[in-house]
Amino acid sequence: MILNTELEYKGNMFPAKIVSYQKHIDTLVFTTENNVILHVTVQRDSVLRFRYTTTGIFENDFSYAISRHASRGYNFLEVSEDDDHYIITTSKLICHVSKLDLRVAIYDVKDNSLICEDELGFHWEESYEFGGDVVKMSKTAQPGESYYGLGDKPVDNNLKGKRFENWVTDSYAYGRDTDPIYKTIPFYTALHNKKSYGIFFDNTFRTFFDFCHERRNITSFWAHGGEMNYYFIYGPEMSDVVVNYTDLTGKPHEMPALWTLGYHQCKWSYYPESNVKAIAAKFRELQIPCDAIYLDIDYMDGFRCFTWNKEHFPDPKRMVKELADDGFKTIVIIDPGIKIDMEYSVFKEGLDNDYFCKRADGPYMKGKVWPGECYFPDFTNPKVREWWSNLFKELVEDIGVKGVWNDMNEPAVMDVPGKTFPNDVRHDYDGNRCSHRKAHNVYGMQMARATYQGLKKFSYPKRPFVITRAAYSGTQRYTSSWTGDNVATWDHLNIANLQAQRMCMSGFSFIGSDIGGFAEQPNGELYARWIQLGIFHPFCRTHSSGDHGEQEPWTFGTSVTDVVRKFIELRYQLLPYLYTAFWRYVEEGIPILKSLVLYDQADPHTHYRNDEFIFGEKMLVCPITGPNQQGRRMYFPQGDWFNLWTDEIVTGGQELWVDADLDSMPIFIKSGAMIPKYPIQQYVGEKEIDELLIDVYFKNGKESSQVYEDATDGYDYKKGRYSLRNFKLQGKENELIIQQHKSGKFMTTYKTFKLNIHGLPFKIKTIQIDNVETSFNDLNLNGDDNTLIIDKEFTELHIMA
Ligand code: MIG
Repeated sequence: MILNTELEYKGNMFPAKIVSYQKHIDTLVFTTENNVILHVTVQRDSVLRFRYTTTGIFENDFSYAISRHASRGYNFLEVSEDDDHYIITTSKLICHVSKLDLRVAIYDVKDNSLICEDELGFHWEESYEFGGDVVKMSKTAQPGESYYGLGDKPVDNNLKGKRFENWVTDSYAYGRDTDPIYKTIPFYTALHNKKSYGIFFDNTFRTFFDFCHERRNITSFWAHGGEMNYYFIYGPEMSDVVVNYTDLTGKPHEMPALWTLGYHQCKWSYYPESNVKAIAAKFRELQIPCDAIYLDIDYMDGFRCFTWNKEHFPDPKRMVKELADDGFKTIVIIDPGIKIDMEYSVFKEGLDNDYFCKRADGPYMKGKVWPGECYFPDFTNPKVREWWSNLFKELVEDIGVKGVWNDMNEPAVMDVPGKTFPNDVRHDYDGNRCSHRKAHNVYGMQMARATYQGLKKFSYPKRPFVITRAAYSGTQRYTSSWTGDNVATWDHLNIANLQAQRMCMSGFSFIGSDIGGFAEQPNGELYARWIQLGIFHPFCRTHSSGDHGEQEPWTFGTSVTDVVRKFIELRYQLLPYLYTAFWRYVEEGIPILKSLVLYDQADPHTHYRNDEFIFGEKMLVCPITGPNQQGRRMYFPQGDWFNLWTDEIVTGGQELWVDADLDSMPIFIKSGAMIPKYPIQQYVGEKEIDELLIDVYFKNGKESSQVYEDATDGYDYKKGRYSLRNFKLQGKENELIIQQHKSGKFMTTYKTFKLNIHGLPFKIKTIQIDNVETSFNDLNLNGDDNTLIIDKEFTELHIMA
């Protein structure tokens, strides 16, 4: 935390008393006697931005994180004062700013309860070495407060008692508690007294967070440079905090194509072409669904981006086409390092146009990566991003590659201290020129953004697909991501579970892990258990570094293959359910996975749970996380839950044992849910969907469900050609009513639903559709398992005893 040498140590400095206050529309400006200025901007009634300068002058207000679509505007704003404070009131919050020292306290307007309060508040230390300040903030922890979020930290859900650092880092074979790793998402949510708020510290320098680690009752965060610039986001529901954070930093710009939610197979590396084809063929032969196959760095010519090794891949276009004919999308890796080679056109262009990063005194930033010595494009320069995006033309438009995988974009450099660029490297930062100290954490994000722009352009009229390893807040607008180089151990299965949940509550839902582990090799049991978890992650891909052996679904013998197939098939059946959850994420910012605390913060049992999570809105999932297990204990949140395999009903609010042999795992459905399912397909689009299966789980009470569908790719959905079905279910002892409200102009190929009603407590005597009594024959009613087939256009289905 202390940057200065002892000689130059100036110690903490603090704001003095306020000498002036002004209001500029939505921004309140407080100036102190010692030239500190605080801007409090009312972004929304429940979102306040705090921005400080210690010099009386603010830097240009620029952020890569904040989305240009972020909502702004409030219903109410009033500023008053008493002897000691300025008092800012919105329809949700009261914020006190101390006249004496600029310290802030925030209260809930409804009951005046204290939500968050500065301890020392804003303070700083001058940075002798770099200029500017080390900016710091400390807040008093409230009684019983817990903390969550922060992106990909490989630790238990609740962050209390820990300290973290944010500096995007290539972390081969990281482990539990390794910090920092690949991503920087300086956003956390806090929870106390049943109320939740969040803090997003939008500062791209190396940042730190301390949750009652250094001092038991203090939470603090600080940065090695830049501004103290943070957003306070009030709930009181944690789900609203996450939704508002996601609104601020952006939702994905478009729905992912449905195939991207299928199963993906990857390895470092599948080559030559015959190997790629053999792997693909094996999936079809064994009837294990798969939508995408990956080419890692060995497809290139000497690791030169945008080239092909013609010996291994003599005719990539033909290969990609043949794979496509068999239902496989081809995805290729692209790294940031550009090989220093005057004969290589990408290098030449970059050099001629001055697109590469330079050191402080002018030389190029030279670093060793896979191709040997490289220069690196400055992706923080918009001209460079434009150039980079155009480099994808041939790959995508001509060769037919459907997705690009950005790796090493921390940026990773081999054989140097810190494994990345030195601090003095210069960056454009979209016209706000700066050093790598400021640009480091966004470098990978801007590379993924440039890649996304290229994919978007050349995939059109289809949707783009990008994967990135490095990320900063807001990267979710452009790309999906994976959790980097994990290891084939049980503990890493646990870590993958935690990281996926944590990323989802950090606004980044399109996330998955290398299933089975990247380093080393899993045994069949671990691989099967990991697949079981992985099919519930929005991004679902097996990947491994080949030097430790094979890692395909069939590697571990027939019995494991059968388990793997069964679960990948379940993933494909659940595609409309997952797609609907994705749509809610893209539309509203609702995370696809919900940790139990996010699902039900009022239940204190959820505050320290790690393993269980809600997939979408209605499914409770809990992976088996150790060897030789025939089941496990897990916590059930409030409500009634149907066991997916047995239909047995469990009442929530307790911890219970659940059986789960290797071919099973604990999966439960919320009572009242309607879960849409597609038939098993070997890849998305293999079959025309001629009937939508909906599993209906009876509830004595009310519940609503949604099914979102569209053309599965392309942009027509943005013009209203989607199909959204809102179902309202109401069950009583002797009747069940399901109402449907449909919107959108998309016509699904199927004409009927097959409803399968689970847990119906009575024998069906009468059925009415839209108030007309209907014969059981017309509905193909099977009274034994309560299935019936019904026209998809019904508005009310009434089933009576
Ligand atoms: O230095 O491209 O995380 O997924 O297979 C290793 C080779 C570089 C690291 C990635 C991994 C990928 C590997 N890459």
